[in-house]
Amino acid sequence: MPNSELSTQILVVDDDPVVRRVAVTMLRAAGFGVEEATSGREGAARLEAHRFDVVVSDVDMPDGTGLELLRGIRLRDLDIPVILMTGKPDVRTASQAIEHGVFRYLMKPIDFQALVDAIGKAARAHALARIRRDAYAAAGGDGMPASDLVGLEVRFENALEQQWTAYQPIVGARTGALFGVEALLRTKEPSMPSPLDVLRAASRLGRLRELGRRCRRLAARDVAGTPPGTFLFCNLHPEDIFDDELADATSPLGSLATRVVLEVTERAALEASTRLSERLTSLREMGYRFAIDDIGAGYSGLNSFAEVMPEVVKVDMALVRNIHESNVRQRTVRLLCNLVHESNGLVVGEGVETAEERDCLLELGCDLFQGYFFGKPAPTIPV
Ligand code: G
Ligand code: MN
Repeated sequence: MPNSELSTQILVVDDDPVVRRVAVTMLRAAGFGVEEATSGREGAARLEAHRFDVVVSDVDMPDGTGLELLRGIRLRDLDIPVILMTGKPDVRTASQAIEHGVFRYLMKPIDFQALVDAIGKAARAHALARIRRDAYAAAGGDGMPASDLVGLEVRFENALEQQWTAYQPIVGARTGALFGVEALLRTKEPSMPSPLDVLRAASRLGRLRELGRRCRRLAARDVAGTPPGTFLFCNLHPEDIFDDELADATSPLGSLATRVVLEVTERAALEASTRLSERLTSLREMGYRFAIDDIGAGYSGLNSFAEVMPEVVKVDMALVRNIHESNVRQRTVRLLCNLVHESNGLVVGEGVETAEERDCLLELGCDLFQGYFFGKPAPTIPV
């Protein structure tokens, strides 16, 4: 019998006695402490009385559904990860489950190895979240309710666990030949469909640096697979510029620096400083090149351009969209191209979706293209 003080405590909730018995037997065999409940209502009562690390619950039950149980747990600010199992998946239930922070949504018949894996991950994320929450509270916190923070922490852990990279081709404007690929952050964590969601969570949790390092490590692993002579474009959060790991030539990406273009967005203001220019110089000495991303997106003007003197400028897709119908946008892009070409830089037209946009951008002087018209972001590196 596992020691209940030490082992991970699971509450299994299902009205089907067969599923319950199999689940309880398998999970005990896997070393978990397990209790069972036959309905959502009984499950909620158990949670009042006892500490559990993970809840595994059926969705469809006559006396209190899994969704109601999950909602009740979140309403009471409990931060326990909940894994839901269903035999009849439907989009509405799934989206409500996501809204209430479900950890995993598994289909019946249950693959028990997958369930054991998911429980292990949920329990680790939960334990880590508690530790961080305590540390955070001790440091004064930032006013975000501790339980929300733990929920976010758990989802962020899951986002990292299920992180992957999408690649989108960047091609020569005249030749159409592959010039490089941009590595784009993606995750299967359902509540973070956009990379901005992951970045926002990392920022709230003080884990931006960790996220940046992971992205660069994944990118470095993949750069080996890019065709020779092509570049890997890698997005860099402004804070990452000062990460010592980035400046370390023996780091995974550092050793490939001559094939890497670091993208810095214009959306965040880069503050001019000696420290910044010194850092940019040493990164360039390692072989890195720089791109300013999202230029013309209606942000700070050409601030970052002046600070970084980038080798590449990426014109935001807001300027690109239907550019053939807008004189103002055409003039802006023409001026940008002239400015960038003066310092021997290259201009990428981003988010190109139509032949009309492509033809107009080529005419205005763009050197490179990226966008759905040439290739959507995909899990494999284009060749
Ligand atoms: O900020 P940044 O430019 O790195 O963001 C690129 C994002 O734009 C990617 O997430 C990608 O999915 C999206 N994207 C790339 N090409 C196109 C396009 O042609 N149209 C639209 N709408 N989005 C695009
Ligand atoms: Mn980018």
